[in-house]
Amino acid sequence: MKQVLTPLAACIAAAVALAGCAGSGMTSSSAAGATAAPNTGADARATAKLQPKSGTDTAGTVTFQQQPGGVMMTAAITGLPPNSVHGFHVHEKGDCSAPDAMSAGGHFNPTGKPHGQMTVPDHHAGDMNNVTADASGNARVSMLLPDLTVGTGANGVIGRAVVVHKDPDDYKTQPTGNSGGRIACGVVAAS
Ligand SMILES: [Cu+2]
Repeated sequence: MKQVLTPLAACIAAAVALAGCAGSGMTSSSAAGATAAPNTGADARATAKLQPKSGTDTAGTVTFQQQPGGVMMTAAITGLPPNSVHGFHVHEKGDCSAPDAMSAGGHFNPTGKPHGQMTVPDHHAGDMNNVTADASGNARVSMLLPDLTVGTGANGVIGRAVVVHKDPDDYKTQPTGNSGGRIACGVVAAS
């Protein structure tokens, strides 16, 4: 029987070589034989798709990658006012259904700490640094979050929500940082 290289097989072969295959949904890791089961191990990953809230056009993607010293969070946000600064937190409830995202509850705070900047000892596990938009209204940031895990346990981000606020977090006002309304929200899911 003649061997025919089907488009799918060609795609897989290309994915192995090029670590990507547009439109196939195939990733380099799955092509290499990694399981599709939820990953809660040392390299676990989770993603939140930020949806516009409170009548804005703000959107984006936030990824969480487990590392030895915590969780590496990377965010790419669009549709912000040019050169603006915004409070940015993990909130406790994975519910972005409300038009103003108040359904996401307060900051994720499993250890009952005061709100504060993530660089000082007293802060919520979900406290992150403000994000700053460039002149085109885009923001791209990465930070290591030492108090979180990529999982569903007590400090886990899966099933929580990521919220972008209208105003900067002052890192002082309790318990919110006084960062105003919620302009984007996304539920964190294993990825
Ligand atoms: Cu918040």
